[in-house]
Amino acid sequence: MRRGLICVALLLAAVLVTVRGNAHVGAPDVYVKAAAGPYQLLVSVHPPVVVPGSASIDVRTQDAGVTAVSVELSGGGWQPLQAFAKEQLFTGGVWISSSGAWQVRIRVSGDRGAGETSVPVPATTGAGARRFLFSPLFWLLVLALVAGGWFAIRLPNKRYAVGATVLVAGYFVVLLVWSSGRDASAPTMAVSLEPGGRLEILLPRREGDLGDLINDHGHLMHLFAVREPEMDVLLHLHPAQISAGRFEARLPSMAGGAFKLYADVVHRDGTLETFTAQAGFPAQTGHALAGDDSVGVVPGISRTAPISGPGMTSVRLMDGYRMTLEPGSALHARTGQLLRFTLLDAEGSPPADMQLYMGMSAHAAVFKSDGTVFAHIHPAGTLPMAAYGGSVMDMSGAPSREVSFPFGFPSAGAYRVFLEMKHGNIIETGAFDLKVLP
Ligand SMILES: [Cu+2]
Repeated sequence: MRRGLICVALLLAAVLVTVRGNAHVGAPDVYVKAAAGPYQLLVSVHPPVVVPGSASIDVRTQDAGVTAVSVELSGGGWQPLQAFAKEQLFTGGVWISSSGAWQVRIRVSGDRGAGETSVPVPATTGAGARRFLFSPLFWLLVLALVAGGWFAIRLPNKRYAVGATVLVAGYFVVLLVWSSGRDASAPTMAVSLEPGGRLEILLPRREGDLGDLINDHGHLMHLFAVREPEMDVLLHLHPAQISAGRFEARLPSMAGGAFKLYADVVHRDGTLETFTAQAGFPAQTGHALAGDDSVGVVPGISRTAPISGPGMTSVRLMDGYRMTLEPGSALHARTGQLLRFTLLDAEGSPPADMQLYMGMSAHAAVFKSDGTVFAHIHPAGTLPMAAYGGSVMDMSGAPSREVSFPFGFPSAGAYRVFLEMKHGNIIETGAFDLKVLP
């Protein structure tokens, strides 16, 4: 009987998991640059599919002198990561007991002493799992568990325990399978366009959930709209909030077509949420770009020459400038690495008039060509700036024509990465087609 109660308690604990929407779309992993004392790190965190669960952590360093790395999560004690010294890679995991914005502390020791840093890890059970919890299948499982327990009480103790364990294990397996597709359907928003180009955006209303939005690099919302299917036009707009969950923007002069929209907002606790929509926009004329808004016009997706790294690729921009991309190594799914970009002027020289764009040297938007992945990322990493708290990197200092982004593509396939950099009051947009290997 006691075992039965424990099983039911476990089940209830799983049901009580709190849920919120998704960071980006289809890209739940965290990649950040971090400095621990004298050591530069590239940290990759793969949050668990279902919370509670184990997050796996990879720490890469360029520094051959690093001998040991250990991690700690909210007073849980320091755990050493396994070292692969040849690749300067350290891997391991931490147990995440409940949903929320966690901080993983990282301690590095080596020939230049010890250093410490921390990396934020947002952990939630995804929308897929949430749907599962409200599905008849879930309640059938609960019923089966209760019925199984009721019958098992009449059987010898051992069998009852085995049966109950199998049922609970089965429950978790099904939950896991369901939630693995969690990001495939990001929450949607409603958009409407008035004559004159005024765009209104309505986020889905959920009790008290949208009143706590904060600015992320200067704006409450970053709206990306990409023209489908060629991905040859990218709008990056910053709609203003009219009331909780209601935003408005004005479309700039642009070509018309079918667009897929992605709106990023950040909650007070630093968690990022992305809403999506599809809309047809007629061509707009006579509307000047304002503020930080930008329109990038690039050649359509190239299916012939995608980059799979390593090596440098260069693209020509509208005004004759060039942008280059150099992945550090071959591109493999779920593997953190640095994507290095450079901006050159028409003569191939470094532009002398580089500027920060919304406080940073560059912004990038990553799309998978099948529409299942979207991520708006920065040189510091994949998280919204608010999530870093005090440990923000790459935010200060002069604008640079050379930037590197820590990132790992969530799955194998074809991707398009848009990069935005600013010089002489012009926001340049370049697009790179990438092939990511398994
Ligand atoms: Cu940005």
